[in-house]
Amino acid sequence: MKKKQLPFDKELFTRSVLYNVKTLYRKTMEEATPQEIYQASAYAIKDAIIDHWMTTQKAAAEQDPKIVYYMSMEFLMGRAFGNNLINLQAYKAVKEALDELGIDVNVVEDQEPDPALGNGGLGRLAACFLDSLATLGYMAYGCGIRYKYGMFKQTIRDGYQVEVPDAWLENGNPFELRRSEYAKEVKFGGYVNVYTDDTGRTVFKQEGYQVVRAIPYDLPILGYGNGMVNTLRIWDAEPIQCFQLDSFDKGDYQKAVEQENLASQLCEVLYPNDNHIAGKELRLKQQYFFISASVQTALKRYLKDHDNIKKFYTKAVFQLNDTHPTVAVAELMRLLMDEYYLTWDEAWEVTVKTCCYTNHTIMSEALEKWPVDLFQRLLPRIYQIVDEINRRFVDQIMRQYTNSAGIDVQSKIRSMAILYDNQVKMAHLAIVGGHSVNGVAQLHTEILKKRELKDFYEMMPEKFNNKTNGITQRRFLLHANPLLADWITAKIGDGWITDLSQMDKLKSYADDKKAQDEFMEIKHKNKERLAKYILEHNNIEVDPNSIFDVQVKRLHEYKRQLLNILQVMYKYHDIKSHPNKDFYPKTYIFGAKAAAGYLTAKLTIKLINSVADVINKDASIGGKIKVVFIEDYRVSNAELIFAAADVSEQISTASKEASGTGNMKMMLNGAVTLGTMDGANVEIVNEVGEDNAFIFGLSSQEVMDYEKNGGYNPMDIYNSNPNVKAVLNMLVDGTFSKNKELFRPLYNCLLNTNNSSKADQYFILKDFEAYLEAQRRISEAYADKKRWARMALMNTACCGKFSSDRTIQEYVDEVWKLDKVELPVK
Ligand code: CR6
Repeated sequence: MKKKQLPFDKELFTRSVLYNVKTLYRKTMEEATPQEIYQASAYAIKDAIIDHWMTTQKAAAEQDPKIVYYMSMEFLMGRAFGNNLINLQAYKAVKEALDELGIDVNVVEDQEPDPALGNGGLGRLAACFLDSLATLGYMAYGCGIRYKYGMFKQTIRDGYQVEVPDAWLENGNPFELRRSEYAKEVKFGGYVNVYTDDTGRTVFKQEGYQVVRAIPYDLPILGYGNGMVNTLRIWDAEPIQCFQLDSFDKGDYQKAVEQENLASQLCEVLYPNDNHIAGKELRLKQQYFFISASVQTALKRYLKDHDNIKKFYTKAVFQLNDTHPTVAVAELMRLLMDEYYLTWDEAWEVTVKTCCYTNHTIMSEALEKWPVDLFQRLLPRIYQIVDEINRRFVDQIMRQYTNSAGIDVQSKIRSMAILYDNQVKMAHLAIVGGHSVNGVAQLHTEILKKRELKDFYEMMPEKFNNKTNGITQRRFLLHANPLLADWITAKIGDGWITDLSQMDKLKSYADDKKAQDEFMEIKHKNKERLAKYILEHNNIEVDPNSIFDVQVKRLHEYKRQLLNILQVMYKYHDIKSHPNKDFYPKTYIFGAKAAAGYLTAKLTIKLINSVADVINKDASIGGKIKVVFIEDYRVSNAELIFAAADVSEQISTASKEASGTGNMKMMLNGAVTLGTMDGANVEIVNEVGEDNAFIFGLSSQEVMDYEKNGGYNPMDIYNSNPNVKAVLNMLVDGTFSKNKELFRPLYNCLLNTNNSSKADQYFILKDFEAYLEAQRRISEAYADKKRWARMALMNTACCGKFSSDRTIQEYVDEVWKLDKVELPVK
């Protein structure tokens, strides 16, 4: 049966591009620059989107569905142009239309800046979720910040990372709509004046504050092939004009200047830390800024068509993406009580029933805690509310545990209170102030329940649940890997595009020689495409016949890029000392940004580049190893990389990677996982079978047991394992840098004898042998073409579970309880 296609008028598109080039730039197509053609084409597509957007809003107004507000400091959207075309089912039509105008669609796509309003997995997850929500037909708003500068661009100079600002809005954003009619005010600082009004009600009035205007910009989020268009609403800050200051402040010049400064700083830049909290005052301001504006909007929208504010939660749910948006709990309380006059208990019921929290990490340096004095000074009314939430919660702990045999109430309070040690603990506020707490993979959720959040789990087990992450196959296969997408569709139909579980129909081709050959031929073409990119960007020639072994992700010690590069150093040493030994050629591909202030991470980048320099230039190894560090790893080049990967390196210290999502993207594209039993790797192995993955290293339980006992002594391994010794010595003997001391800090991290409990915190040496062994097994498997083809194909065939469509459906069924919007089928 032929599936329904969204209508798309190709001729209208062409006319519209020509018209836009003319009216925007007073040019003909021949005169227009590629950037201008991109803009003209993007506006033409926006035209088509707007109709669907209006239809969706109309349908929602009629059907009044419950709405999820996905609150997130980060949305790592990646480019919109190609993705919008894919979801409009118009990619091929537009490609043809542009072809006819003599223009290459890829060139046009490359003109778009890569919107990077996020750091890594957490931000990209938010983007995948929005794609799935629209595709499944659920009404959703993404709520975030319109950072003027997103994640920095990375350039590599002399092997070092240099950060360059990402001015993504320089040429404007054709897809966005500025909605100044929905502006909101957000107040900071001052003090709270408490008094009783004429009706006898106690009023809490913030005074002496600074105020900024929050201006929303809407971006369309298209569902695939269903005409649904949701909204990503990101906020910008503007100063309130001086004449608008209330009488209290009239003529206060100083204050006007301060407010202007605040507004101009607020949305300036995304904090470029992944899994790490900088604790800066401006960050807390950003959090409150977008949350206050978003919560006000959600309440307003509800009250437009409903009058009973106490039932708000039946039509709205807030999903807090990590603790960053957690002040939503207190802001919702504030608005319900101070603006809509609910009592504490009424407001609390609504708040708990509205809020849900996703935890994305157990890394302690990522847990948000704000100093009480900062929090109180910046958000005086919010602080009062948090203080009262805490008071009531501590009361509850005491009621529940006093007189319980064997339980120390004080220790419960110490581990669970929201305010403790002069800190506001945001995770605790999120757990107490909502009705759902979820981890992002089975293992992660278990660790939360058994260890990190054990006391909370014991007290309120009903709140805890798991939602294993997922990714959208529309961007990461249909758009990123058109050759494979077409091949799959030819084999099993196109149902997989909106139902990834259908991929398991590919299993019947796993042993089919012809299918295997075709599958590997496509992989080869994608490797050639990446090789071309590498040649252009790195000036390194790599052989598409070599094994493409890929580790692309943020640089973090727990992700252990260092383990990978040490292994490469070892192999290099091995090949040099045994030139005749059989070795299947490998290309090690890295891509990673380090937070600007993370010195160990930055030095690891320098090491990778230094190793690459030496190895790639060493003719004596006959090109058996190449090492490539891809500059400025981001969504757009990730798409090329995933499609070309043979081996997917997922080698975090077990227990540390909450889920990982790059692992899923590579699996989808037929790469085989080389990994530890961590995060979602556990579930990947479960789906694909142990024979189709390469697993090594300590288990999470072993790691946690070592940690409990103060770590282990890497010196024992150094002294007893000649491989380890040889490699570590290469770090400090000048093999990879003239300055022998350059990499000493990395050497010290691994062996530091001054402070042995901190030595090799991430168990790199402990896992080293097992990792080498796994690498050996990979070379062996790859040499057997048939075996490898089967494994690669099985990975694609078994990836069904890892669609974000599945994740979102679980959130909907188990947590959000949304209703589908029915759209008029054209
Ligand atoms: N850094 C986890 O580390 C997970 C994503 C999305 C992370 C990663 O394992 O896949 O979230 N955590 O759930 C945080 O950002 C705090 C990440 O991206």
